[in-house]
Amino acid sequence: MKAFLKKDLDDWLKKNIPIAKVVRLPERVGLINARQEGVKASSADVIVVLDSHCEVMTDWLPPLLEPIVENPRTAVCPLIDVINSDHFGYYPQDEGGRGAFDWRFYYKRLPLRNSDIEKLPRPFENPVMNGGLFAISRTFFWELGGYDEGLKIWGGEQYDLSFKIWQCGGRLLDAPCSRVGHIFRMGGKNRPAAKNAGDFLSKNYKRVALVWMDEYIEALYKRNPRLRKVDAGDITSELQIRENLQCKPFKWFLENIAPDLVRDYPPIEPSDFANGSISSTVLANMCLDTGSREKGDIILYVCHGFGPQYFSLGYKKNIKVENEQFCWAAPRKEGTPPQIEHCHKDPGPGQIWRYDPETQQIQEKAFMRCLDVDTNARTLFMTTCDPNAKSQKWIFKNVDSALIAQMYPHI
Ligand SMILES: [Mn+2]
Repeated sequence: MKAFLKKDLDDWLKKNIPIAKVVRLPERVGLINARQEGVKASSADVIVVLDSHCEVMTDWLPPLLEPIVENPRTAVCPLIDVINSDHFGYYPQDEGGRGAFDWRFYYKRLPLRNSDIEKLPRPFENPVMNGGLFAISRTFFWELGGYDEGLKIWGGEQYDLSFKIWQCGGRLLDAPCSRVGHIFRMGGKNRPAAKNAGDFLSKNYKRVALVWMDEYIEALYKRNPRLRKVDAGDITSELQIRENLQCKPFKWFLENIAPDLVRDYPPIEPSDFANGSISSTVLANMCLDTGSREKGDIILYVCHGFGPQYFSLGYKKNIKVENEQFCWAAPRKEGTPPQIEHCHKDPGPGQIWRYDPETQQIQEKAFMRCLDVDTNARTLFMTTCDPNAKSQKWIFKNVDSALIAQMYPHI
């Protein structure tokens, strides 16, 4: 199909990089297993794993190697810069963050600690690698069993490797002096290996959680109850590795390597002030709805109470949509509806809301406006709060009035 990957590639490598070896697999196996095959074919003391769509910058390698020379039970990641897939422009992503995750296994970033900042540009400890660009001692990689070969296609492998590195007595560092550009896909999802593979991502996540996360798997189940029923396959050999190496519990990892992860993404969140559907008191059977979009206006739709109509006013005082990644944001302009935006980690102006169980108003803090509805046009808008306006009264399905009174008496 892609002829340039066959003889053309071999010829080019022979001429330009004669030391390079190409390993061809009989079929497409996805990135996790393909990488593992690459590592198996290597013989150097240190292996470096990069995607094909990467470009390394000047002097990228020594900063990755130095910490491994100091302590071979170390994996080191470069800082990943962004190469735009449309025009190959090169941009820094940021000047470093510590990798983390939430309990739906979305990758997240935590700030550097002060002790890290003081030592910059020395490498800093990273709880979770960002994707999979890293250097590691080949011996250490295999001591850890490499990637769990039961993981398929892509997804979860960075958690698998990061957890086992930390829990089994190693360390994972980010080296700010090593910069590697990575082409980020700006759209289009062409992943042929994922075809007919079923829900491989859930299976991968469950394997990682069962092997490494101990009781914290319950936090994943709570966000994604379907995961409980997913068949993770045989994990005996992975558990054996954990046993043989006397790896530490996941709780140790959280408390010692990423205590701020638990603070920002608590495994068990404090109860919601209110959650469920939000229906109008003046328009029969009409509910607030995201229209299944990730960006845009909150709209009105016939009540059904499913996903796009599920909202939660949680302990951070933001109103989250069902997937908990997107939140209500107040429009700057009066007379326009609330918007759906990415949730801020620490909700700032525009994302702090309150439900008043007595007046039944939904209030927003920055502009001090309330949600209202035009009953003729059936459109939503934010306006000056008026406790007597019937159109500003909303029924939040489940409300913990006592908790609101105690924790959140005023906006
Ligand atoms: Mn990539």
